Amino acid sequence: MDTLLAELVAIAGQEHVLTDPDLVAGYTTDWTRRFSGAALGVVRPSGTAEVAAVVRACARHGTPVVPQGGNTGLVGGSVPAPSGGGGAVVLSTRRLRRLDPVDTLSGQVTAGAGVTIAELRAHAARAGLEYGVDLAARDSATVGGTIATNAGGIQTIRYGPTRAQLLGLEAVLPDGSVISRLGGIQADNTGYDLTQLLAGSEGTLGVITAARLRLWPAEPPTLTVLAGVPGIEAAAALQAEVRSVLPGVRAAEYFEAPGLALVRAHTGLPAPLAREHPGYLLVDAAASEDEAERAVVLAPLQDGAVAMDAQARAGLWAYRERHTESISAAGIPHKLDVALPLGRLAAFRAELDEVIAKADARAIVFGHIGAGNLHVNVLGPDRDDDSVDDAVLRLAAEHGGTISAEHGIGRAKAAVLHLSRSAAEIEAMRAVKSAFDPAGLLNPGVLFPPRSSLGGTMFA
Ligand code: FAD
Ligand code: 2HG
Ligand code: ZN
Repeated sequence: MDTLLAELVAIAGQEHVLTDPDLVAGYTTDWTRRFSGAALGVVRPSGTAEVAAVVRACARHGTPVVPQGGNTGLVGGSVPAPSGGGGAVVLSTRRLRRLDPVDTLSGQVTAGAGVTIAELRAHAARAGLEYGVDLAARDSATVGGTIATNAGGIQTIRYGPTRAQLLGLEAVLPDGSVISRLGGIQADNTGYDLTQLLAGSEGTLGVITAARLRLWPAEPPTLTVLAGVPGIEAAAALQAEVRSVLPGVRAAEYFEAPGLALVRAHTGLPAPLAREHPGYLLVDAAASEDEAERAVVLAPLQDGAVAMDAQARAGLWAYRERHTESISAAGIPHKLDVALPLGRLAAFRAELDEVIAKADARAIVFGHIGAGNLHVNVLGPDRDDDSVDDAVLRLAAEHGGTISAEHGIGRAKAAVLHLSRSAAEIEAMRAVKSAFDPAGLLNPGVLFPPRSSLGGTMFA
């Protein structure tokens, strides 16, 4: 192993190979603190050639590689496994900082894997354009990480998830070879779409080093509405009504009284509305003045707040965006990220209360309701007790939902992938994995269930 570390030093430089436990610790525990593992070291290559050399060296030594971007992932995929991970190398992409000038002719840009989403969005905005993905982790989450997880976020209903922004990418495959499609040609019908195959592959098929991304005409939101609602059914109905009268709705988000209470306790923010409500719907729209006026007078808005300027809008968004940090301040949550047909949200939500009560736990429910995506954060059960996770995910599957809407499978849900994917699909995915990575060295333990857990019931 010392030989491998010496080879990594020769590739990336002493300063960029970390073995000091204090320095390595930040790369081996995930954002939630629920998942952590052990690593031989962390290597931080500065470009594609160095990434390829690192991957080749690790392959020669039979050493697993865990690709990592901003380490904001919420399913344990960005850190090594807790056991048997002592031999893994964490490959941090944060130094892959290429950011080309925006190509205004095509409305595209090429960005390195380590560029953050906030940096990419600011770069696009300076050219009068917008990057379609935005999320509360924008200051740390990277281009590479968001592609690898196919991140969604707060604008998915307007622009689609990350894969919808992706026109091509450059990546290092497990044998160290490099594939590169950064030309930005939209009309390209030449066989398997390897770019889209790597989107959502969670670091199991290749290390993404750069991407060619679509940008959109800038369409700054002019209006944010926060409305109190009696529950999730009313929130789903209200967001549909708003979207039917306002053409430019960019976000439709939901949270509930228990989450709001945690946010207020953690941040010291005042109550957002005159009265308390069981649920809240937050809508962002790029609306003309006429349309905005129509939205403001929407009948169901009996208790709501409307913000038009950037500061007031950010004030309303804080109640939604600060949920994740506020929940983490209250404990180590079990994070479950499901999506359901909008018509099943209310039934799922009602049965969820029963499941959570049986587990003697507490659930904070919020999410991107416009996309049917709910984040169920469970506080109470031990970190290693998966029983409540299984029960909630099973419930989502029984209601025709998916066990991962946007965060991915990671290590957290690998054993229950069969709830959303058939045995035939999992076998086909395994065949792809072994064609790319026959030795299984790229992010082992992520995405795929152990063979023994196959054969469960698939509800979808
Ligand atoms: P990491 O956490 O470092 O890695 C995530 C996965 O991608 C791992 O499996 C890793 O191995 C792999 N990976 C990383 N970089 C590469 C690469 N270059 N090549 C190959 N594989 C790679 N997610 C959403 O979808 N929507 C949200 O709204 C959202 N909001 C969030 C808000 C907060 C406050 C936090 C903490 C997280 C949020 N997330 C959200 C989750 C997280 O930000 C996303 O999953 C994001 O895509 C992770 O990016 P990252 O750079 O941090 O990747
Ligand atoms: C969000 O929508 C993120 O805020 C994080 O996806 C969700 O903390 C979570 O569970
Ligand atoms: Zn989310």
